[in-house]
Amino acid sequence: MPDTKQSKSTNHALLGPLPTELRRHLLHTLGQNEKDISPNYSYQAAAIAVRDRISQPWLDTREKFAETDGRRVRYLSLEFLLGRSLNNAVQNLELDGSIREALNQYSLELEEVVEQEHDAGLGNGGLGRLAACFLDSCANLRLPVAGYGIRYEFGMFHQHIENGHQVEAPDHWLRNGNAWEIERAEDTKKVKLYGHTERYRDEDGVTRSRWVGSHDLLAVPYDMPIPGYRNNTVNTLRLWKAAATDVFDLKEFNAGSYPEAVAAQNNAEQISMVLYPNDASENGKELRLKQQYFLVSASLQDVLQEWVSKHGSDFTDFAEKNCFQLNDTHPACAVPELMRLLVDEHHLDWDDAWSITSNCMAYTNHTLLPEALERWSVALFSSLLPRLLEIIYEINERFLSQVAKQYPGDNDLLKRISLIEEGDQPHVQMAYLSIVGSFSVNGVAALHTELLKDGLFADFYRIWPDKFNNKTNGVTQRRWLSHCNPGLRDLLNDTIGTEWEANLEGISELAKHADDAAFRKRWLAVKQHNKERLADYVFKNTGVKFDPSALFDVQVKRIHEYKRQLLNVLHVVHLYDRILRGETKGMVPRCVLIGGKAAPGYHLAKLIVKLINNVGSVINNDPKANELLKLVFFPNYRVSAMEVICPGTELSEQISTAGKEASGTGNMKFMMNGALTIGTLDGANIEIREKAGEENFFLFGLDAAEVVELKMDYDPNAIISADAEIHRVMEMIEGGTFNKDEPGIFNVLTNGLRNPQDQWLTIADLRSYIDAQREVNDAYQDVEKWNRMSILNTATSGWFSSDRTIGQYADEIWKVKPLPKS
Ligand code: B1H
Repeated sequence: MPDTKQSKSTNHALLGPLPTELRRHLLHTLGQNEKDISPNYSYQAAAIAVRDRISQPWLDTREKFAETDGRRVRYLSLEFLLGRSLNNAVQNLELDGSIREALNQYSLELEEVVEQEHDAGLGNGGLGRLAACFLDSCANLRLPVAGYGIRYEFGMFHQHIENGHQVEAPDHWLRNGNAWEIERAEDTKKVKLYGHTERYRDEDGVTRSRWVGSHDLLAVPYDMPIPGYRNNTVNTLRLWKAAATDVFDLKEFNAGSYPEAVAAQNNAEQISMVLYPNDASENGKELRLKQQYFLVSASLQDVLQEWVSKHGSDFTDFAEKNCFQLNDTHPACAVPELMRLLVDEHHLDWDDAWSITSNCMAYTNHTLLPEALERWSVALFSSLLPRLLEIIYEINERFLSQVAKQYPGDNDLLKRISLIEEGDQPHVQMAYLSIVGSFSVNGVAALHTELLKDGLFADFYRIWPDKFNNKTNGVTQRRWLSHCNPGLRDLLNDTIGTEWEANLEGISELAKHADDAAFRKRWLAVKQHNKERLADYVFKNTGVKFDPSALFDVQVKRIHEYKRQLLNVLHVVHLYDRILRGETKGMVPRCVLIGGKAAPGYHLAKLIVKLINNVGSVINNDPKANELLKLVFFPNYRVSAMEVICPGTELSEQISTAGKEASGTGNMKFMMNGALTIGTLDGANIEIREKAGEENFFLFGLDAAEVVELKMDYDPNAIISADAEIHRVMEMIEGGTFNKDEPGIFNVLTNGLRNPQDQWLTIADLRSYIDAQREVNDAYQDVEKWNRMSILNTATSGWFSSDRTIGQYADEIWKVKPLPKS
């Protein structure tokens, strides 16, 4: 074998200059005629040519990790919402100049070519995008962290709008191939489902359990490169695809049903077919539990196989050298599965296996909403994963008897914390399993973690106070500032240098320039340019014209009652009402954009989409309103849409009911790009306001404690009758202004708002919201003041870099060190 240095230089020599490589791939890899190249093929060729540049540092990084033998981390997640990869790779590998030169041969611009790439939409929203930002930061910080996920054939559905309604279509993102993945068939794993367990005596006479009679399937890994920022580091995201084993059902086979026997194998492939599109609500489907177990089993086997190849059957240091971060409870089966692999397959005794397992698992909670907490029925577990259920029972028994010793006689406590929720239909509580099986439990913003400790997990916090910690979310400034906002990137580089791309802390230097009128002028010009780009994008996607001199007011996120898109609509209707009544003195022209997907089975959320569309079409078609107000619903909101939306946004709507949004991450992207926030004291908004300064944030609404208190005695109808403006807003909607041809369709929504049981307290916060929006209006009239506030928001956004978040995970949970620089 040649030494590394030699093989490195040999391999580099295999690649020509990018312009030549691009031609070669068009001609030889893709078989295209150079004279007539479709945009899609130009993208494919560019992606392959850039990917070739990644191969060597990717191999080098893998080798370095293997050599250093330090602690390594695996981020286990059912979702990785990567979006597009080409521009990211080009920037991180500093290939901007050469790829432009290469494309220039065909008179192509990089900007149009990158548009050809289909988003990798392997996630629902914040939780999946967070995983993608985290991988980016781990590579930037040279940390030995690999992602493990599922290679869904169909990602997040495509949303289009028909007559105001959301209509879903499948997202076949792999249709044109995926230049960024490499299949590693040699690392295929076998995963069991169904069957039963039995006890047996092994050759040494020890009685053991085993899982037999299972239906097996294969997990085939596809690796995607995660390039670090200009640091020769390329980490790996390994995604598993489900496939049939080549073992046929011999009975069917011999009975002459060859095609049937082959067809039956198709079932296996269903497992990685589609991403479940439920954000923040679990649905208890059997296929979903199969997906979760499939990911976990294949990934743990992968890690154990590598371990055994190096250390044989000596697991003494395993927990010291390995850490698994569980992205919510979706991969919580990792706890019993690692136990099963260690006890049943590697013959460790229970206590050793438990000490290893509970010292290498760490769990992140992302939600307090009760409907999102995963509970799987014992009946389902027992049929699908019989051996795991036995192990969970054993974990529970040992856990409860330990607590019983600590708190003698407190049977209520034991009932509350049992991993098995008893009843007619007993269930496994996946959050409790995750807490018991982990050495660290973290929330994703300061308030969220406090609420976990005080509420949902209070009993566990009392038992293990030291397990609990906070890691406030962050986003990568490379995608969410540098790549998506080139105008601002250049202005920053001119003003404070380029260090912020690798380390955002330095962006605070910008504050010094907030009082410099000449700088503010440049700042404004960048924003204006981005607003024009956004206006074009809105027009292309909706046919509605935004005036780039109006205030751009944006709320993009999943559609959910707790996020209160309805509150936003009520305010827009209020503005419309003022316009109709001629009460427009001092009113700033405003363009409101709302976007996001509703879970296909979430009827109220879909009705909210319909309401937004209907209100929009009445307002946008009313000449009386048009100078002052527009409302659009932006269809098919996704990562690549946010890359155009957030640079052009001036007002970021973060208006959830306090105590409901665990963190939010869109709020951080807007802040980085100089938008001002109107928001409640919820999730990371609180920290955003602290960093930006309260004078640079539009606060409104009840706080989390007030929400709890008001719920005991809430009378929305009294509020509506006492407030003339609110009353008129309700009358307009209830009177059918926005649904003339479809009477009554919005009654469910208005009745919900008027219901004293309304959990989201929308009417309670409406007056305070309208008043805060008035402050926004007044602040916007003072251009210099607004720009100053905008600059200060960007200048104080350093804390919200996912590099900071990941630095904290690395120091405080994972205890991993960066790879030495080469
Ligand atoms: C978040 C989810 C989620 N919290 C269930 N929980 C899912 C729950 O497919 N499912 O079943 C999918 C996703 N997603 C979000 O996580 C929070 O609502 C945000 O506030 C937070 O910023 C984000 C990242 O921590």
